[in-house]
Amino acid sequence: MRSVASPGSADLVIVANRLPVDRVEEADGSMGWQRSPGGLVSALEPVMRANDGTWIGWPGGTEQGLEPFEDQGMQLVPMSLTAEEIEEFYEGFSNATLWPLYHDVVAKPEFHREWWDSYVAVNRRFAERAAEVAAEHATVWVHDYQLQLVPAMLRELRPDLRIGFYLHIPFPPQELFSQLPWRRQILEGLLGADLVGFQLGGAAQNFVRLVRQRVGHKTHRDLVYLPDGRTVRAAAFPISIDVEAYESLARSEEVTQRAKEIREAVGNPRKIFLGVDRLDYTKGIYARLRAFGELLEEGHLDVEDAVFVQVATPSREQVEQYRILRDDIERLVGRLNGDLGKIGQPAVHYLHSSYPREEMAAFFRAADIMVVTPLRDGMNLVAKEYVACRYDDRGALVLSEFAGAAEELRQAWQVNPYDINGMKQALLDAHRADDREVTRRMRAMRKTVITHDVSAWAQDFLAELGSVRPSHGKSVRPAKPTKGS
Ligand code: GDG
Repeated sequence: MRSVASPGSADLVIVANRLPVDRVEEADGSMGWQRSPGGLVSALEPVMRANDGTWIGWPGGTEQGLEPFEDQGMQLVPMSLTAEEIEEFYEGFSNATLWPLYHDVVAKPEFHREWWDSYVAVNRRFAERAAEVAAEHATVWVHDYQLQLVPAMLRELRPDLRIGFYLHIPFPPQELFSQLPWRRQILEGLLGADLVGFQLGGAAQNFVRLVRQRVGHKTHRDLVYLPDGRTVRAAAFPISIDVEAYESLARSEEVTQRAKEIREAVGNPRKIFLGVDRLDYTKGIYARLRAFGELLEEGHLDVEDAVFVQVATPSREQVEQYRILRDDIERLVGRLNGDLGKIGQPAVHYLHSSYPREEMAAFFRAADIMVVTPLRDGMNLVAKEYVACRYDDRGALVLSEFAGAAEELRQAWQVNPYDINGMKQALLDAHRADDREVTRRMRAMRKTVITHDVSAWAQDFLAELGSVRPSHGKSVRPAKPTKGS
């Protein structure tokens, strides 16, 4: 069979909604690029370098006609979106249809046919671009819910490729997924991949069950058998973080000093409860602040010795549900501080802002009790980052059972975020736990996080992808060992 697109030269292609760089204005007024530091890019960088890797993604904004360029040994291929596509594909279908639907419908998903049309069109453009840049028999790794149609579209154009897909968010059970008018197209889109990766085993099972029920393919355990003889594997690859990078940041003089300053600023020796989240309705910020407020109201805690610091990073501000959430949370914070705060001692320090990584590490080091209580979360990296920063084996983690991280971080104080009384109890238990108990739990969690960092995650996925069709195509070369490893 003749491929529609002729092969390019990249042996490994990453296709993700976002490029790992942002468009920025330089001092002289010209436009340039700035690396946006993220776990994904640092995990993939070594393997990208070893394989002449290319990353395809949207840089944000509406600039058209951006040319591919090289950045630190990686080819970056910017994809343009129009203002209408940002509204319909990105804010619409991705963030107001799929995001709430895949997170237990904690907000009501909206179904609009023109949003779907835009989703199809943008996915097709990403697939076509990947088909152009991938070398013969290359490996293409597609990421996340914005691009679920890309695997099948790409396979159609380039049957020679080895295609992997990874979903960073939960995959819903059939009762919820079945609401989606385009459910079958999404399943068929994902089945274009050889390997479909999820955060948890339960999500992989949901997917296989749905494929059997809705598409009618034969399945056995984690395998789907397609009529053309191909098999697709669905499996769990829990994502992680660059543990070493966080730990060394946390150990630095600068961060140590800054953590002290933060403690002093909130009135040392008050105990600090900390929340760090994108301002998103899945993260459970409202309920956790209510729980903390009630503990103060009922006299179990006192503003003299406890304070809540909530960092809420601005997110998706064009989407209506996010604006409503922000108003609700800000009203609650105002009420808590008005009712319970004292001069110089607010009950809640609420920061609607984003910070450099050093500052985040300083917050993690300063906090006595980290509160991570999403209503549903694929993994939740913040929980793992907190653990990575606590090389002193101190610090308590209160963690929602509905975060993917709860499967690994079993020694956290686990809570059901819908149960306000249960959450209050867990906050109190973590607050009152003695040092030995806190250290015992933190040590165990650190062992887990340290032994499975983000590069292990990437290697596991790529190794598995390399072995799913052993007779087909070439495999990705492992990253060259770096100094000291
Ligand atoms: C999705 C899934 C899954 C936050 N504020 C600032 C800042 N952050 C960083 C955190 C963390 C990341 O952003 C957020 O990651 P999460 O995992 O907590 O949540 P999502 O953004 O929803 O991510 C999630 C993840 O994908 C990976 O697969 O775990 O379940 O929803 O790294 O530290 N970083 C900086 N300043 C901030 O103000 N520098």
